[in-house]
Amino acid sequence: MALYERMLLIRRMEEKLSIDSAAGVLPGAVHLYIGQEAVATGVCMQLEAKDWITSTHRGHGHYLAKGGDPNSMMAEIWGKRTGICKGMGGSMHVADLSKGILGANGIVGAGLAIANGAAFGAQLRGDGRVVVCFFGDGASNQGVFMECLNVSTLWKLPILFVCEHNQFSEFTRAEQVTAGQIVDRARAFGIHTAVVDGNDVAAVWQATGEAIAVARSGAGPCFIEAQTYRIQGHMEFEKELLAGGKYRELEEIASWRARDPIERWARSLLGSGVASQGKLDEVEARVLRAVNDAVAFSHASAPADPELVFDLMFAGQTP
Ligand SMILES: Cc1ncc(C[n+]2csc(CCOP(=O)(O)OP(=O)(O)O)c2C)c(N)n1
Repeated sequence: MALYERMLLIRRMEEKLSIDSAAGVLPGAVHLYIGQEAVATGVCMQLEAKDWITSTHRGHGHYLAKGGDPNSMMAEIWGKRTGICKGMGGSMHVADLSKGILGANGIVGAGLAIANGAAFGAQLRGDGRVVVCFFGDGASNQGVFMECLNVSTLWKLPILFVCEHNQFSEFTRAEQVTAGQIVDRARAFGIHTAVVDGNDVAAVWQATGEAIAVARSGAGPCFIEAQTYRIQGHMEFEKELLAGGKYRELEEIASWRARDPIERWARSLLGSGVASQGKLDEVEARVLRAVNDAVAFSHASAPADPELVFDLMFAGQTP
């Protein structure tokens, strides 16, 4: 039920952002996580509070899955001073160090190196932390991926690489830019690897449990390739950006909607008798309240303070 509620919270938050973006009232661009909720949720539900994650430009789901506060995230995306980064970061920089969320990141592949550094720090301190690095199939083509696999294997860093293979890099299909199977790149280093159905939250949760145990034991890094699909555009406003251009068929999107991770998990909960429809409705109501509260909190907050622009630039001046 916890997995269900977390996935639903991510979905409903993203849907609200999509609506406000389409209405032209949300400031800035947002890259939504709809369709991929089972990956962040299945992984983060296996983590301890002290563990760290690094994220991507598509980072709202990772933030919420690791226990980030929905109000502070919504306010951040709306550029409000009550936002988790005082409204100075926006959608692509949601972060909360107190929850182990080292931050979303607009630079594709950057989270890989940040995770390596964080895992090295954890190893030096011997604090038992594991670092999870979420990244996309597109990011796996950045050179830094090889560098991080190499160093983390050599130094036995406590890190779990989670490649979310959502089939696209922006408007390009993965098979046009990505050779072979991504998991094979990790296999070459002889580390623990797994390929999972990223729309099956139980499978993700199970595979993560096994991988985290390896990483926490000091045996070195692990790698999971989660096969999933990006239901929304690369970013909201994609249609306007493409100006009539097209890179995928509606039938393809429909076929992946039929594999929706949340509906699938709901069916499983109902089928196994773990939950009744009434219980699922209660979760839905609680999640909608949380989303409405986040929106109300954000709207009631003052805009970010432009005076902070330079103050928050340097080390030692943390928000
Ligand atoms: C270093 C760098 N190169 C290019 C971009 C432009 N860009 C933003 S998202 C993206 C595609 C990323 O694809 P993937 O890693 O698969 O993540 P997804 O968007 O599918 O979640 C690109 C090329 C960027 N932000 N940073």
